[in-house]
Amino acid sequence: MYQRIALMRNFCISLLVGSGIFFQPIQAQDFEPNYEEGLVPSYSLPDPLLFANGDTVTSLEEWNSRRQEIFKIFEKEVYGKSPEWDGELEAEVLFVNPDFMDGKATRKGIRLHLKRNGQDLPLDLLIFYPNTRKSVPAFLGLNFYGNHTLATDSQVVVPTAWIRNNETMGSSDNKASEAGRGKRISNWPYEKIVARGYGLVSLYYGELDPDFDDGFQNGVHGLFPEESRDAASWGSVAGWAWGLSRVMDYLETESWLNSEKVAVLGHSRLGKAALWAGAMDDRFALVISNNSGCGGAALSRRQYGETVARINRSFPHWFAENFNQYNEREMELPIDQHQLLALMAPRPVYVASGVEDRWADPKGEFLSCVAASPVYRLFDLEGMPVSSPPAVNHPEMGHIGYHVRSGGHGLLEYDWMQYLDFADLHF
Ligand code: GTR
Repeated sequence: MYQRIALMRNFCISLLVGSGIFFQPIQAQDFEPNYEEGLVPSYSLPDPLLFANGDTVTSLEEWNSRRQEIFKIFEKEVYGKSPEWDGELEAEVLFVNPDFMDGKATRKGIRLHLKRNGQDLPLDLLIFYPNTRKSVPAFLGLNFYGNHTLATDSQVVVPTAWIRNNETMGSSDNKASEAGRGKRISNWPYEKIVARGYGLVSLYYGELDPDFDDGFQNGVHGLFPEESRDAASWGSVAGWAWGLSRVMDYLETESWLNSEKVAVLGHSRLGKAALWAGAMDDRFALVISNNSGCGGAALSRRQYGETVARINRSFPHWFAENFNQYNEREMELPIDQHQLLALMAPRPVYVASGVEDRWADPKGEFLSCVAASPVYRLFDLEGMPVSSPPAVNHPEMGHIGYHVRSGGHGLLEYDWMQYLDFADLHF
């Protein structure tokens, strides 16, 4: 069916090309994505516990070496290598409101300055934490449309960095506006998070790296002008992930926080970034991928929904150039995404899907959790407790957690409630 649709479309496009009406290059993303389970190709996954030379991992010490091997492949072939941070970090306090939520919480604004090579990249952190608890565990996550979308009052300013246009979020001409204020509070239910005894730290992802292909001149890449780029250099996903570590550098100095209990979380492209951040930096004690899909938690070899070719062609700046080698050649990938999840072990990792979000391949995300589990078992921990996909709205939580909820692509309150339960279980 899928092949037939593709062939028909191909034929129609050829006719149009022939008639001179249509002259766009024909690319993989022009064809219908596969949403039929029966058309998923047969594949076998690379074994996380088998070294490239065929030796088996039998101890935790050997896993450490194998982990390095896997990490380096992801770095070279998928996300690209990020530089060591040798700059300075300065924190400017924008406001502290200890009477937030009728005195139950503190809300704080911090402007971090990443300084290097005479340049200054400002990042605004929006922080909420309960006043009723010491040594607070917290969630750290990038947001899509600016911190003002998480606030109803003007103390939280509208970002000035480049932003994607979105009428509902009040952004046009790649500028954010007051019209977006408060629009994302339901996706970041800070009152409920605080009531459960957790802190929340969020920042706008475009301040780290504006989400368009600019040849890596701006954002965090721009802090390293001397860098000569190659096919294994960092893309934007790695830039966002690397930025989360810089935020963590700062958070370690915040006295309300238990910095050993910071969960990093992200939705969609930012879920990919959260996973890569968790892989690069083990200070993230818990890692959460919300609907991260291709290049995130979903297995590439299934070629269901979004594929490697589609993502690379639609978003050429997200990954290392090397990732393009696997366009329509997923079977040649030396890794698959279950090994990314395995890089978190023994730390808890949670993967969440939406049943209607087929583009992100909910089943491929679940199978990834199952295939990462042998690494957790090596640590005597339960990875994914079940081997067949759980029913909709029935979370499963071992050291790997998973749910598929009703609905489509989005970070919803239901998702947050599971993340809070999972954090309660492990923190
Ligand atoms: C889509 C992309 C997905 C996902 C999503 C998002 O267009 O194909 O991989 O990242 O964007 O970030 O919202």
